[in-house]
Amino acid sequence: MNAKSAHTDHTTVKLGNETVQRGAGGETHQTAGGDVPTLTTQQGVPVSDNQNTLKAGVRGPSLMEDFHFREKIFHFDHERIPERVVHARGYGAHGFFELTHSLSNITSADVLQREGERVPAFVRFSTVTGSKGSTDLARDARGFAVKLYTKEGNWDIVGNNIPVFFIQDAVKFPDMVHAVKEEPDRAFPQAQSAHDNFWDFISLTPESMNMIMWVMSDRGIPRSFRFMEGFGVHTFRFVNKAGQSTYAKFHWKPKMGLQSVVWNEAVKISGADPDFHRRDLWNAIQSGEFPEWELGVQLFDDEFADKFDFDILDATKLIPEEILPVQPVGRLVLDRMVDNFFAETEQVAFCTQNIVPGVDFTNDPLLQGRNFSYLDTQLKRLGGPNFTHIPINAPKCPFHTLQQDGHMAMHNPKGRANYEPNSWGGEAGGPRENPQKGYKTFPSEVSGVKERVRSEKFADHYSQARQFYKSQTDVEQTHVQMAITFELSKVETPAIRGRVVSHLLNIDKDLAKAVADGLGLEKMPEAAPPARAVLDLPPSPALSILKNGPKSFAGRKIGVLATNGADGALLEALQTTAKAEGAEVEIIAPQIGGIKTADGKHIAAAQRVPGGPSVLFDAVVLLPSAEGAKQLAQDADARDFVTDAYAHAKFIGYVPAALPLLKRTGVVDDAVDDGVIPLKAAKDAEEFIKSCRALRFWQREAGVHAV
Ligand code: HDD
Repeated sequence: MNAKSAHTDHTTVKLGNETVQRGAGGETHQTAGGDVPTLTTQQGVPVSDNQNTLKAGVRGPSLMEDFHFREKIFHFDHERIPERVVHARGYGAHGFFELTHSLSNITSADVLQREGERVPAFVRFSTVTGSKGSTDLARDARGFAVKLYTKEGNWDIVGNNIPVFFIQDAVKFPDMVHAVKEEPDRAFPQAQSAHDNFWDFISLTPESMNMIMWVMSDRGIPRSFRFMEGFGVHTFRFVNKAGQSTYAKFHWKPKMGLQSVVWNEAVKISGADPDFHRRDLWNAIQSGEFPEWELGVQLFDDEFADKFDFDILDATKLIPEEILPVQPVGRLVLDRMVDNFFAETEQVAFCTQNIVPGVDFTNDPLLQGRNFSYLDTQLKRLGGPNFTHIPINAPKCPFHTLQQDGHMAMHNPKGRANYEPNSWGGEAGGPRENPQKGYKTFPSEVSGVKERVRSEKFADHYSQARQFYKSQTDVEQTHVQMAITFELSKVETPAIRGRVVSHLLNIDKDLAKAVADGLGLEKMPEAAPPARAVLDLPPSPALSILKNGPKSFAGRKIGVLATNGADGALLEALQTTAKAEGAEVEIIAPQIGGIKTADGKHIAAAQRVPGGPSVLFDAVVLLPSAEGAKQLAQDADARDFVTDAYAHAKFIGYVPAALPLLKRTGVVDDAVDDGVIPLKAAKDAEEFIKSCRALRFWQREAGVHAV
């Protein structure tokens, strides 16, 4: 019910413990909470009543004359802009890049000269396939787009969390994206590659096989943006002051190490908290745990490139770190959330064409195509050519162009000279080109016949896919098998399933067999004829997440399922030890009001049992009283908490009082293992957290999936 009666001009409304007076007029007015600004229209006219339209009579028609109403609705009607055609769902944060190892002998890029110097940065992480409102936990590649506001202009490294791509030539991008997004007649599935169109396209595009291995691996379901790598994907070029060129590939390595979730967990997180990754980044930054990545580069020259088996211009290939180590350059730290999501994260416009002096492109045909696409898409998305005037996109160094006008022009050049050459001289003549400082393209030679072709050196589609698969641990290989089997089981057309398996046969026979068995294929298809013989490349341990675990529980979260009468000393010990490790503890209780421990302390809860499933945590502790455990054993949500933690190979700590709950779920009786850890006293907290450093008790996993 509206608080205002037809007869009063001003209204007093109670909002929480604040009494707000509406319509007091003036620039600010008093509330119990202090001075607040007066609401105005866009023209700055104070608004007296934001609750009622202007009417002719108390029950009469609304009047067109109501400029406040018309302006308000007009603006609301235009709030939406087109979402990004890919990478629509994303989350960004501000931070800085600090140079730790100068590359002054390799590049003249100003940002890579002086060790210890920082420049502001903005990073947007994203999923690729889903719409803006889709879940964070889709199986998908993740965008990792970095904007560095350098002293010589903005440098955008628009990468992914996977170092290779689905296609080699940008002309295939619309086909690839159409195929993976929802099917056009039925408009589903949302944010999923598990459907016919995607796998149809993939099965007809063998160059995608390397990326398929990556995206079907655990890399496709990261635990958090903070725990994933980023890659520039393409080979770029650095150019130094002497004009010499060096090829460069960019790597962002997370300080907290890599971590992913398992698929069943991802499915459940999508329901329990579709904003899981957003919330994680927000919470980390707001609590001062600033995520950090090391920027590393792989540097090489033409001689190396010519000897390498693949073409360094082919974005479906990588250079193994074991062959060419990644050398550290600097650190990227995210330390500030945006003030406003739309103004910054939604309106940020990354363009691969945004490079700075000392950096250049190569002839990678994917990169060349991207350089057109990103500028073009911003015009559509942000409504005009002046999107660089939006603060998040504007350079933070001085800039002077002769460009003017267009929609929403915020800063046209001052003065009379808006062209050059001109004879006005001095400052009045405006900015001029500068051959010493200005951007110079590397003078690489170009010649050739004009034709639509793909280089022969791009033709090996399986060797690196095989290398990736062979480099994974058994657990990770099993996950790839399960992922492909899951996806193909959602494909309705049997011929497409078979065609995918025919490619897998070129990658690894056991992988193909596992998928064929999982699908129940009646007959193993013939292997797809490879355009080039498949090479048996040596495994690259750097490609495995599990071989490179962080050996620390920092940045992770323990969910403690507790009830009234819980052991307070143990809880406190868990909290203190976790804090010392850099980890967090969250209490899940039967009531959100919290619990009273056996020693009479009130402890607040973060979640009620149905809202705090164990999929939201990296490890769990069962800390009920004997009475509490009996009640929890009767509760399906509490039982799911335990069985899911067990099935997802998490470390489970438990007090002896929790046994009725463990028994009811089958854990303990049939399935105890070293990952289910009794906590008898406060001193056991330390050992438990130490065990959690392994992140998962993977030995359990094989026994969990019978089918
Ligand atoms: Fe792209 C967005 C990454 C190939 C065309 N792309 C976009 C974003 C990322 C990437 C991270 C989101 C940027 C943001 O947060 O705003 N894209 C990649 C990578 C690729 C790649 C790593 C391969 C190496 N992209 C690619 C091709 C084309 C595009 C080949 C077109 C020929 N990408 C776009 C786009 C988007 C985009 C349509 C959509 C929204 C935007 O640009 O700003 O232009």
